[in-house]
Amino acid sequence: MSNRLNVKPNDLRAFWMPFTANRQFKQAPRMLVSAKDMHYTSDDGRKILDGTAGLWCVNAGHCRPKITEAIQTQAAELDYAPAFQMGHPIVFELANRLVDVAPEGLEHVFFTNSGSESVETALKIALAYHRARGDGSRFRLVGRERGYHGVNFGGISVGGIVANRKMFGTLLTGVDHLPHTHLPQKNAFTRGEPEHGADLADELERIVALHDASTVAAVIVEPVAGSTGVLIPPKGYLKRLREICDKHGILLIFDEVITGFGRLGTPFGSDYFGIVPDIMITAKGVTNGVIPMGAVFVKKEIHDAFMQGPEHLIEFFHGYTYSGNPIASAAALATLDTYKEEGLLTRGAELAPYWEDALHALKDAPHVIDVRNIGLVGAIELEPLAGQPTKRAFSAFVKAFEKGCLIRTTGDIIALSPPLIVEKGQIDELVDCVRTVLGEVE
Ligand code: PXG
Repeated sequence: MSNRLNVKPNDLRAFWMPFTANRQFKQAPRMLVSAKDMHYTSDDGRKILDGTAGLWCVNAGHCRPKITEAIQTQAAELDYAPAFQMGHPIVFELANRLVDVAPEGLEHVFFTNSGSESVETALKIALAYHRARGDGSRFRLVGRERGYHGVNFGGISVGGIVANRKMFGTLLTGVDHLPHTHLPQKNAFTRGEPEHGADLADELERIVALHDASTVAAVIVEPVAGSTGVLIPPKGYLKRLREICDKHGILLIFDEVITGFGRLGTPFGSDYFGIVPDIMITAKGVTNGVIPMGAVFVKKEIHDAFMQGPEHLIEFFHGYTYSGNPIASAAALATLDTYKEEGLLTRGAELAPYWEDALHALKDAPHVIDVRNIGLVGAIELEPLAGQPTKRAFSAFVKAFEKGCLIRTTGDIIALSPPLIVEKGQIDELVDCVRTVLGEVE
């Protein structure tokens, strides 16, 4: 039990909270003081069912003993080691273990500290790869409307969430966007992959025709767009993107920060859809969200293209002080052990039918205009309150927290993604809570 229970910080002003309505929060704070398995405890001693795995990251549930112990032991044994021109054994072991669970062909791993850094790393690898092969005219990057690729400049440039972009000037140049795949008129209330919209991938042909393939370096998409409100790719869409990329020598990057590590009931989204990207971006679940870490997986050919020139020279001028940090590496190894022992990378597949039925039972709840699901992810889209977009969903979030459930909202969409240890009864509890709050919000 936390010794922070009922201890109120006397001043909330100094901390400028990320992606938060700061003034609203500071008037009525929602404080979490401890966590175990499927639950948080709030500072007033209430148990809160975690319907979002923290921020889509605590895939094995909270405060899992192996991970906690690994961090404690590692902190006492080797706290930090330089990552540039030096190494420590566990990060090499971790890279091998990650390659073992990754889709076939992704054989090398570059470590970062977050999803955002993984995105920047992947984009830089893509550009530098073409150049290393003497194909440096490939400088264009293609993202997608409504895509979320973190908050750094490369990521917001290829990303397509307007609020995350509009304040920040010119961004990267040479970026185009595919259309998003949200077609509510045709696909509302689809269970799993929607029928309509695979042809939206053909827009890539139009972009390529406009600029010429010889200028296009990479296409980056989330296999399932998470942050924007769970947009599931139409049947055949990702396969089509893969084919067009192959035809034109363009690298395909999957941003699996959310879909990685079991979220869809397969180890990675790539496994779910049977499409292997050239570069795969991960973070969050790699350490169960406990210690910041990201991992970018690349195909052997991409890595090998860098391994040329005099051997004493650095091959890729990129990296972070904390790339492969020993404590993060130890946390990640213990996380992989926990996933393996409990079958968590595929447990979502067993629960997915139950999850699907439970969510779609909300079809008739007040304000609901769409329900979508895949693996252990779901979204309930609400009719916005007239003239006040986002307000209805935000009220639902606040009320759900008061009733003991953590849900996540983006725009007027409720997104759910519980830890992969969730039990059926807890799925019912979560869905009942959403139904109740939808009955209460304006
Ligand atoms: N790519 C994707 C696909 C993500 O979902 C990032 C990159 C950036 O990761 P970092 O570690 O830099 O935050 C993300 C992060 C939400 C939510 O509620 C989603 C994210 C982060 C916080 C909240 O949808 N995704």
